[in-house]
Amino acid sequence: MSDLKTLAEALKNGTYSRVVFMVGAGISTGAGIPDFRSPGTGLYANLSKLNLPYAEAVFDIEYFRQSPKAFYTLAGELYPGKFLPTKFHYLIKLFEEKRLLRRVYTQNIDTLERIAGVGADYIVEAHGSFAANHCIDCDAELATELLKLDMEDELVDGIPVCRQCGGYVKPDIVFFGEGLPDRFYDLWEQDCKKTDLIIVAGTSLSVYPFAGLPAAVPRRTQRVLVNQERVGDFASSPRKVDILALRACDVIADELAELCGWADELVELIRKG
Ligand code: CNA
Repeated sequence: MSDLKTLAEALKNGTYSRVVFMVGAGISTGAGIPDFRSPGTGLYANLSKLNLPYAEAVFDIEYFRQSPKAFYTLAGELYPGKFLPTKFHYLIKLFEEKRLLRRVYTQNIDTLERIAGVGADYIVEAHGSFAANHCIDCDAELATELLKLDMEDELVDGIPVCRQCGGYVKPDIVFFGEGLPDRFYDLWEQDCKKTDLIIVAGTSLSVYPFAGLPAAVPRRTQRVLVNQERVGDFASSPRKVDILALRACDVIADELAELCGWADELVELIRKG
């Protein structure tokens, strides 16, 4: 808590004005979306019904080419529209309203940052999203309405197919074996040196290149980790001034908002939805 107090003081007195959030599945578990790696509750612990050769196969592009069913079974459960943003998502929105936000780099595909109202220019969906869909063979786009119809259609076994060539269609989320969007690299090149505070939250920092970002910021940049556990560079190469807030993201959202004197504004943002 004392570290958070120091952080709150610095936020209030204007020490930081270019804040970058780097977030992962742990900021959305409070919304009811399981993360990948939490023991017992994470998706990887609960994939047995999909008969996968290994857990990550559900997001592996080569496996998808042969067996798209596993991904679409999971996609049906996770599809955006079923979940509401958490307090932590609204905390990010509050940073935007306070003109403190420079960017939010998210590994999540649930689009809850957008649903919380964070402006599109601020968001980098590093692992893509369900917003558009393309054929994995000819790259033709398939409209989301058609994709959703196919996902419900027993005739195609719930697997969306390309109207041009009959290949399998996949939402534009980045699978293992695929490159990240150009926007990720372009904006990170600008943001890396210009941020004065990074808040890394709800990620195990195990998927690269995203996981390498906290280590890449200059030493003058204050780093904060909000997570259930110490992870990545915060564990292997900690910096003396790192701030570790090792509790649930929504608890930290409440605590930080309270310490900054923003609690009412956070509640109001959540109420307005
Ligand atoms: P991960 O590897 O599952 O790690 C999640 C981390 O968050 C772990 O270190 C947990 O201890 C921690 N955590 C879980 N719940 C909380 C909480 N309430 N408060 C604080 N910490 C918490 O997930 P990553 O995001 O690091 O892995 C990257 C993958 C996960 C990306 O490619 C995503 O696309 C993918 N993913 C996304 C979603 C989503 O969009 N909501 C859900 C599941 C997986």
